[in-house]
Amino acid sequence: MPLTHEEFAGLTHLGSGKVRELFAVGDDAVLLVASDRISAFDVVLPTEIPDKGAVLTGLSLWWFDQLSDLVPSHVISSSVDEYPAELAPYAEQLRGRSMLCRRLDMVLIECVARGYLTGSGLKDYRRTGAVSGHPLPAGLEDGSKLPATIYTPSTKAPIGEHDENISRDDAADRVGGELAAELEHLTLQIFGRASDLAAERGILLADTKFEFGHDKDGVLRLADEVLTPDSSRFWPADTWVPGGAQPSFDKQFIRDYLVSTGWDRNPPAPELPDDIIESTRARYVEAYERLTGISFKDYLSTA
Ligand code: PZK
Repeated sequence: MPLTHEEFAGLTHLGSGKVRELFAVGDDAVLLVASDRISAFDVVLPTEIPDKGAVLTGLSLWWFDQLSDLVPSHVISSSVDEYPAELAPYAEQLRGRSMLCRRLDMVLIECVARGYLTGSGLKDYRRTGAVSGHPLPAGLEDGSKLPATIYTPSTKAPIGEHDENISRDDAADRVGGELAAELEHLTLQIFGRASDLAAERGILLADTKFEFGHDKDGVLRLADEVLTPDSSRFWPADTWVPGGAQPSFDKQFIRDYLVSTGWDRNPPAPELPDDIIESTRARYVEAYERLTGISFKDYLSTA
């Protein structure tokens, strides 16, 4: 059964991402719900990947825990049985795929760190030789490892549009110099911790995006989902070769299948066959298990 905000008719819907929903819970909390929807080539597919929402939620929760000495998170609870009574009617739809979070005043920029050059960073580099005001050496290619991790803040684009990289000066104009410096420092620290850990497990963390917000006491907290394949580029380390698009840890079977159909990348996308659904589900579960060392079944049984 597909998960859309229509199924939570009694809740106040605050917003939709491409594959996620956000609801208000009382005055001080929000509920983030990750669906099993998946996008490829920027289009949400008509086929869901079973358990994808639970894998991404479990991974975020594990990362928040790993990072708690660097920055507090927005998470209040992910145990459905501890959620407020108004959520009880939806308990089984929410189990494993949701997080009850403090409602924050969100910071109005996206905080991006890049260890490898690809995507919009590559585009900006080819046009200007720099990304977010970081001059880069000549001769870098798609997939090149950067000489050092860079912080490349971006604007928050409306759904359907792409975030735009901005300079660190522009970021400081938008959020204030002191907060801008704190966001940059935290983003680089978190990225360093996460990419070291992923590399030990054979996964390259090419880049990732964080969102932060302030709670009602003014404390800066890490928000949203973190260090999942939907907010990051994960590449298998053993096939990394700069000079072209790297295989995606999670979506490569889907991309290859969609290309093989001759689909023109305009909606609607074709349905996925069962073997592609199953191999993609297995890749998500493998990412969870390799990174966390926890069996996904065990995660589900505690959610
Ligand atoms: C918040 N988003 C992104 C948009 C989604 C997610 N703790 C929070 N407090 C207030 N607002 C947000 C958060 C968080 N996280 C998250 N936008 C605002 C977003 C649409 C659907 F699932």
